[in-house]
Amino acid sequence: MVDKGRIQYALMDLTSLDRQEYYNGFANRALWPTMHYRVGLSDFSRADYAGYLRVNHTFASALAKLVCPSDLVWVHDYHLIPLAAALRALGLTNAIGYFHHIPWPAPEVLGTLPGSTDLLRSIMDFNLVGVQTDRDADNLRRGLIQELGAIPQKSDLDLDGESTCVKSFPIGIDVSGFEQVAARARSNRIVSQTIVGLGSRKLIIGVDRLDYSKGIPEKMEAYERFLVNNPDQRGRVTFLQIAPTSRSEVPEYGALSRAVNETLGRINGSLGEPGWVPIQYVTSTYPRPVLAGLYRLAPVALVTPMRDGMNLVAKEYVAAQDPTDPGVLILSKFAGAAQQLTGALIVNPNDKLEVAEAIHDALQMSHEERVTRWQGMIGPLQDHDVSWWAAAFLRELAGQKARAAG
Ligand code: GDG
Repeated sequence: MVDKGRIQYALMDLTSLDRQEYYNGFANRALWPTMHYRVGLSDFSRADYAGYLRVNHTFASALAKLVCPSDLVWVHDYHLIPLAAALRALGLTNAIGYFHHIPWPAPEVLGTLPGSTDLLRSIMDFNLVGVQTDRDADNLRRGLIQELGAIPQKSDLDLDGESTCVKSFPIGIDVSGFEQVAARARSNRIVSQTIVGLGSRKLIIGVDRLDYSKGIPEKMEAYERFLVNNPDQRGRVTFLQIAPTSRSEVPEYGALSRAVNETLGRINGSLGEPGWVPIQYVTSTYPRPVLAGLYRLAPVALVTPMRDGMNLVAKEYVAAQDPTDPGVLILSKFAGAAQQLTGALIVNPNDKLEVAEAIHDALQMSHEERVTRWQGMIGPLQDHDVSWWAAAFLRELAGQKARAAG
């Protein structure tokens, strides 16, 4: 047990085989790509799937010893879908909720993954399942109905005497925290060095884990298209892509890293000039105040995932802006955040010309339009911040428990 403030962490070790089969294997080589509609990248193996189930049972055995009868149990993300079923098998009757941070795909897509019917069945062991958007909720409900024969009852689904509620709870961020650090960040060394380095150039910023769902090479190519179509902008803008390395033990991520480096080298080599590098690319992780300060410096953010559950960077960028002179968010229609951030320039990341034109429009946008778009986004973000999200989920979970008891 590790105490950190009001939170106690119960930690346990996994073997290297567990890590390989459960985490690098089924969770990140099969479930992650399928959930992001990349069925061609999904690599299923029975051994990995068995490892995924085994580790969930291991977690359940450890957790069951710690849970008190009145506790609410809140499980997070795709690594733990079978956890409630494993806890129920050990006799737990507590209310158990699950939040799915990534997209829930259409049943036709999820159905390509071996084991997906079992996963759907284990979803029914949660009392409440939260997803990011109404589309995700609709996809999951359709899956439960079509694949398992669950019966829809208002917001619940019934199957063999069990009832599960599926609902969207779009995750928020710590809006006021971001506003405050962003406003103070100019004194930070990295932020002030960036200001000096930029001179009169405008900054376009991207921040994404190095993951193929984030569309990093695709957005570099869209930016290249922008520079080719608008030669007068060369030397007047800099695109800073921060892409912390992620899941480097998974082969597809090594391949992505090589593809990004190749695209980056080609663009900087062909369009760069002495004294100007079109794309600055860094794979380190920066402290949150630095990110907030860089967001605030950038008149344009390029957030163009190919598919994303929500995308917190889009929300952080909006929260970090100077209200008197806000920047413009360019946002993929395939990020869950696009359902809420309607003041962004919404683009299809597969259409490089459309993204290139959005970069152009964002850089030329009038002050009045920038302020109007930003004002339309910041209010709803403040009303639905991360505290609202957690409270809304837990209130609903407690309500499910009360209904089940009564
Ligand atoms: C999953 C879903 C969903 C990034 N670089 C640095 C850094 N970050 C922080 C960002 C942001 C977070 O990491 C990334 O969040 P995203 O939402 O963009 O993406 P995922 O990691 O894929 O998260 C996603 C999310 O869960 C929440 O439900 O939105 O759809 O895929 O907060 O700021 N933070 C610091 N330094 C960095 O260099 N400190």
